[in-house]
Amino acid sequence: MPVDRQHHRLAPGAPLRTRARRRAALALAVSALLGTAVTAGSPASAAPEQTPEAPAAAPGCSAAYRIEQTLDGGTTWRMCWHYNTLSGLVLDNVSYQPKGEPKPIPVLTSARLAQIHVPYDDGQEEYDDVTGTDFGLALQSLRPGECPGGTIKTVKVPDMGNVKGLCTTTRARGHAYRLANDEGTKVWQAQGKDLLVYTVNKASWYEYITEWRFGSDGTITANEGATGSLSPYDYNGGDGRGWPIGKGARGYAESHAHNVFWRLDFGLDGSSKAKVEQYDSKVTPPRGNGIPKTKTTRTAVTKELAGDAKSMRWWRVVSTAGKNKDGHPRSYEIVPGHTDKFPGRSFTRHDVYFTEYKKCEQYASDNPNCRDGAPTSVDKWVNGQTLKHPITWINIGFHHIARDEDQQPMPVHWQGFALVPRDVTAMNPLTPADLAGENGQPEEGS
Ligand SMILES: [Cu+2]
Repeated sequence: MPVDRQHHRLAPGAPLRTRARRRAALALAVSALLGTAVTAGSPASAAPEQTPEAPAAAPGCSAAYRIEQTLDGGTTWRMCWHYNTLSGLVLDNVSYQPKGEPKPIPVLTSARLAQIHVPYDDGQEEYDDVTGTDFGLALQSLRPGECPGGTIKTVKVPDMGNVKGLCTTTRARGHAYRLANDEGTKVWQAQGKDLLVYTVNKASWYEYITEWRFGSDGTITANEGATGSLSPYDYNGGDGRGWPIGKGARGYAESHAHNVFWRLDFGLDGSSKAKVEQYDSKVTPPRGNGIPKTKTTRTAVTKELAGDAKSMRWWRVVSTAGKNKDGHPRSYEIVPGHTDKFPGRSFTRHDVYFTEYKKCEQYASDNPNCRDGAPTSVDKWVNGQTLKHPITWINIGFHHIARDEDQQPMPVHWQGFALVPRDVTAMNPLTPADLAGENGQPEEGS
């Protein structure tokens, strides 16, 4: 029975990853229970990846795999989903249609988790929680109360059967905007809503919530939440690399990092061809009694890039196939959340990667899909190729030093990023009708 994942390698000289071994044992037990062969390591057992050339506008999926939600202001998000044995939830053909747009605007061809790398501070354990545990197989069944006001969809998990494991619902986001008129006699305000799509997957004792939000204002937010329990086998943090969470100087939970990667295949305006741009702003302090000045420069990212976040630096992916009604090319800006960049591995050393699309390049580390001998991590795929069909990889790290509150269950800690529309529409997509004429410099110039 092929319980061992072919691709699961141990780093040379690394200690045996005990958790992976325990999970393999569990998979074996489950498999015996179900009387089925466990083929978790074979990506072939997952639903096939969407081909990048697939048209992004019309969701090409049956009703069970379709998500469609109209939000405040008339914005509609549409997408398909499928389930991957390793990384779980995959969103396909995501499109955005705010009120006033005649048709859906394709945004993403594919979006999903690409790894959760968990190195412990003492160098004794290091896990790839997506490819190296039963993450994808261990989809959790959701109780109705976990998906308030929403729908829990059934997921066919290969070898595991049907799991009521995908929640789609909406959630309030507070003010979408507010504007008072000059006389103070009128206030335009709106309360925004997000479409929320999520799953919960277990990786040993941790439970990961993979959450995607789609806002009525066009923003997409991806967050990975970690909850469940601390690893009961990693309480050897009395070596100065842990934190006591028992009484007195006891129960030193070993500190560790969660380095989460996402893989995004943009399909802006239905085309896989996109441009990538980096912006940097430099502030010059004033001379004498002057005022500081700031200069922003744009750098075209024409070749594969391992990018490092920096104050006043950002990237955007720009459509080559469509413009908004102001004649500006549509784009999405990458807005990373807080990160603790982990310099311990070559693939965790950078915050964002842009690589030229290659079908087999699916996981940021421990990638099982390319030919033998091919590099298995995203940093190695950055080798000077010209970007025609860029794939975006985002790395957000969290250094987890446990605290007393982590027992029990552990409160969710979140890490993630947003994709913010930049010139996707010519105006705020939620502009109320009586302000629709206010595009560009106001006539009063005020
Ligand atoms: Cu943790």
